[in-house]
Amino acid sequence: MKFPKCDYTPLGIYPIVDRAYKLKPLYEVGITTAQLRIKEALSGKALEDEVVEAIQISEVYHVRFFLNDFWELGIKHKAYGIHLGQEDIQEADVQAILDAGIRLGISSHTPKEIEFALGFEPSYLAIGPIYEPISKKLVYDTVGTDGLKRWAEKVEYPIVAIGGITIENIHEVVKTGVASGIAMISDVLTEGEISKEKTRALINAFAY
Ligand code: 3NM
Repeated sequence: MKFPKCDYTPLGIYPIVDRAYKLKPLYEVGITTAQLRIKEALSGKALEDEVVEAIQISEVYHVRFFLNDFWELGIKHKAYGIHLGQEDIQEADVQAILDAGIRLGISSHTPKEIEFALGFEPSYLAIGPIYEPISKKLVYDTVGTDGLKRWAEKVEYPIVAIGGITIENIHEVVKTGVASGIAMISDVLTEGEISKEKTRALINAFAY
């Protein structure tokens, strides 16, 4: 298949948010990759409006914006990329995403899932959960930083580490040297809203 690459700079701190209005404060402090992951309470026009708002603000700030799941809307409104989980990808028209020239990131949690994901020649491969996820219950065992390093060795695509990563443990993940991006939901937030201060601290931690 061979999906387009994600430019040459590392993906960096890669926040995942549930609403488009949360993107601007992230971009104002220098985030260059982000994802909109809407799991509930929106459908139809409200959902589409949210997607359009997210894509537009991401274009203004030249941010690599990935839309989770809603690949048809991503194609329609020309998102930079789509992110799919292992189950979602089985229902998606992956060829249509490729034909639209849109990037594709795929989640993986086991060597078997990695192998499956690599069959699509994605733009990046997410590996997790590195630590116990804070905002989502998963059935998978944690990978840990040693596991991340071991699995990443065999992968020729950019790696995104995800799951339970915070300012307290991010150094361990950075130290592996294998993560082009470090994704998180919780640690850019304070009481559900974006904390610019926390986001800046994470960006600085990624840089070292
Ligand atoms: N995917 P937090 S872990 C959305 O391992 C997601 O695929 C994961 O949230 C995976 O930063 C996860 O709050 C949740 O731990 C990440």
